Amino acid sequence: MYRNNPHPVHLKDYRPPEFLIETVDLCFELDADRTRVEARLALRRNPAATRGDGDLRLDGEQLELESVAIDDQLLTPAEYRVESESLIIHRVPDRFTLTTRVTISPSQNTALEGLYQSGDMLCTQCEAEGFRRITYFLDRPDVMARFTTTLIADTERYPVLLANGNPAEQRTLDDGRQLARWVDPFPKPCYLFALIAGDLRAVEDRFTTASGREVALRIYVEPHNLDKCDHAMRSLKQSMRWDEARYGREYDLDIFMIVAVSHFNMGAMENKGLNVFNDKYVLARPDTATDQDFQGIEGVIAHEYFHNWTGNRITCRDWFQLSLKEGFTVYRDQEFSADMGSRGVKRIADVRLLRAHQFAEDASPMAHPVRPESYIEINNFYTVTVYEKGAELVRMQAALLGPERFRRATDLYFERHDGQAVTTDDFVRCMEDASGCDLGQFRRWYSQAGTPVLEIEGHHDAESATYRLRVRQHTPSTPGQPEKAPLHLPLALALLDAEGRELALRLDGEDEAAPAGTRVLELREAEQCFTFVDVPEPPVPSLLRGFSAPVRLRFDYSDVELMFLMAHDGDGFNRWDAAQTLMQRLLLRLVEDPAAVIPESFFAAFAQALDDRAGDPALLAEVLTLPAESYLGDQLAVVDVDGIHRARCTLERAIGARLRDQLLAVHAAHDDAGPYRLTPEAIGARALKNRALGYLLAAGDAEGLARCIAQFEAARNMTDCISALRLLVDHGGEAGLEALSSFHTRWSGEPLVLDKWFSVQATSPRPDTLARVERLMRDPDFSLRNPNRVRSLIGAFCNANPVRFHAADGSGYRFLADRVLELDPLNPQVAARLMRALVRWRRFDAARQALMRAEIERVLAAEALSRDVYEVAAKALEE
Ligand code: B3K
Ligand code: ZN
Repeated sequence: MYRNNPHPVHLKDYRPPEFLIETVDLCFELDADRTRVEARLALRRNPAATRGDGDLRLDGEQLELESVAIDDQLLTPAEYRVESESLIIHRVPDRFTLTTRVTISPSQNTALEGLYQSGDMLCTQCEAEGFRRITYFLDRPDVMARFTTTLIADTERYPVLLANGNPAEQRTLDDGRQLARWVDPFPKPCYLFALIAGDLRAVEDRFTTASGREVALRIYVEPHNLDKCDHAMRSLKQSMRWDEARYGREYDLDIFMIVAVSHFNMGAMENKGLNVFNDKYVLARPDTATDQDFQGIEGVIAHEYFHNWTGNRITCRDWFQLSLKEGFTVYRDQEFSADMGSRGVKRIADVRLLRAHQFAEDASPMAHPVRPESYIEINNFYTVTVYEKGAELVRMQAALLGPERFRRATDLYFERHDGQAVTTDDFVRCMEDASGCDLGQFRRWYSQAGTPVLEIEGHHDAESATYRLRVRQHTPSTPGQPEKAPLHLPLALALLDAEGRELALRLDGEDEAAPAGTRVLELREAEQCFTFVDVPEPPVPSLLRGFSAPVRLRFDYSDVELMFLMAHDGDGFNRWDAAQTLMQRLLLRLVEDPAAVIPESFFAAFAQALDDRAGDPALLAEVLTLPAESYLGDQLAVVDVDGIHRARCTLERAIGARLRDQLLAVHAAHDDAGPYRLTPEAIGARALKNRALGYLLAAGDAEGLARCIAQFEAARNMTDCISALRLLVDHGGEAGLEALSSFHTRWSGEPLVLDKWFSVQATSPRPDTLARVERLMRDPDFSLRNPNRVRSLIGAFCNANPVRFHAADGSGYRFLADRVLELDPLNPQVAARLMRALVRWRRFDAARQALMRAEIERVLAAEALSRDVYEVAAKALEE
């Protein structure tokens, strides 16, 4: 279970593998307690590698080795050596077949890495290094082999047997067991291996690719979930079509399968032809899943499907290149979702996530570049930096190249590297080769950690009718990287006249003006000036439109200018961002001075936005959402936990009281009685209505409360139901308790809905929340062995309830450390994720710092800590 070897792996130590594997023949005799695995590997020495000591060293963990043979000759124990994490075979030939037989125990596997049991089914998770818990292998992504998988199992218990590739054979054996064989014609690294055995049912469909290939589509679930797969199937077909249209990528096997499992460490996994999903990202019915759940499913189904080209056909040379597949694939899924729904709202959601989590990571002891230099446990590097910032790097390259050249560049990438394991640098080279752009300086984005700060000043000169922007960039230091160099980035902007019209921009020295609208300037230096000519009146600049680069922007707008942008900016994202900046300013003023007066102009701007009947309700709901407490904390030198919570409550209450009638009207106007629809308009209407209700309840409004109770009771979709439940729990007193109990009775048979029941309680700012969470830990429905349940209770409390988690007495921190220590022996990956809630301890006041630090030290002092938790805890304390 424990990895007691916390030595870092370094990018600079990369060497090509000494051996290559051409084909792999796996045979599993499946059994929950004892599964036998026979592996036949066709190995040969890699001509491109430097010759080592002649030994073959295979990765393997927690395997019970039965036999080893070379070219069918059994080896004697003297001919090999078994260590805790490897099998070393001495003096092997240059080309040979290696056969190993091992036994593993899926039912004992609580780490959910390798082959494990979930409910009554058996499933696998191999990325990043789980395959070594299945058999001895060269468990590294640059070893790509063709796999054949034979599965043998009890027919009753495991009627469905699935693996990667196309089905090749299925028959009943003499002993009554069932055999299924799958052949995957595409070479792949072993992290993409998967198998499934269980009593499952499938929803089936078909897809004809652009070139006429017929593909069978199947989503496998437990029988009682068959009625929750429609949205996943629709999303899959849309993804397949979109990837053909936007990237010219077709699917390449005869069958594409998705399996939903209820015990899963993360969201989903892109195994070739057999995607395995956390059931949260498959199962949805309007009455069980929120709009956000539906959108999550659409995005994750697309993400995993898109990996077939960006990840599987072209994979990573080593795990430092993880963003090669993840950054690009996130960019692809973001664009897909933007095309399926509302582009503006999607961008806002993505930037919100980036700012809230990635900027925070960049400012923490866990800060690392998109291409990290070293790691102790690779599972700790599936981060918002590698994923979301990685996606921003692809987005910036797409912006610098423009759509046509970007498409040419991705075509080149797919053509040049199909079937290979490559680096982020290979990706950038394709961008350069197809476009002629020099991205030499841009490459720094991959190796330099930290969030750049752009400080911009504008100066208007009436006499010369010019407007000058001075742009300075600097990146604060991060652990191990004290000095930072300037970055190459696209700065999209417009200048607005007094009516909010975009000016036609001409830079000093240019012959003619660009057409009115957004213009992209390229920054490369620490300081640059841009002078626009023919600007008779002082303009209001709309900067970093669409969030054209992942930076913190500083520009000294007046409140009046922000309100102007909030009302007039043609860029929806910047309209929202102006509102956010305005609210942030006001909130920070209230933190400093709880008695500060909220200006009339603020209510007026808010009222005006609410009144905008023609506006997009989804965008409006975003505009009217106050910045999160954690994000506000980020803006302060020392996070003032209680002050921020108080300020946010004050403002919510004030808005609810002051704009009561309008809010009630908005709630009524969007209370749709018709059938559930998942269009951007319908989603936006629900979001806006529930936002309005939130303000009313914050203000203790009686009519609001009555509406909330009525909404809870009548809701026919989970979005309205859970919004009302949350508000009742937080503000409704007795009504909240009653609602919780009726919700529980109604949904006790649906684990994913029950997760929401746990979360709503864990995230409540009520003072008794921790006591309630502790009680819920003893609820018969709670289990530390189910990651979704752990996240819905413990994760929700520690990451989404700042005011209670950071309680001044340290009770929240103690609770977390106890849970980490309890969970680590069972599931290190999930334990390490939880542990992250403590790493930003230096951002708090001295008393909290001491309490948090003590808990981190307590964790570190524990015996036999996993590599996962060790790395997070140790880095948290590094100077
Ligand atoms: N590639 C997987 C993540 C695997 C995480 C391993 N700890 C899902 C995804 O990004 O698509
Ligand atoms: Zn991914």
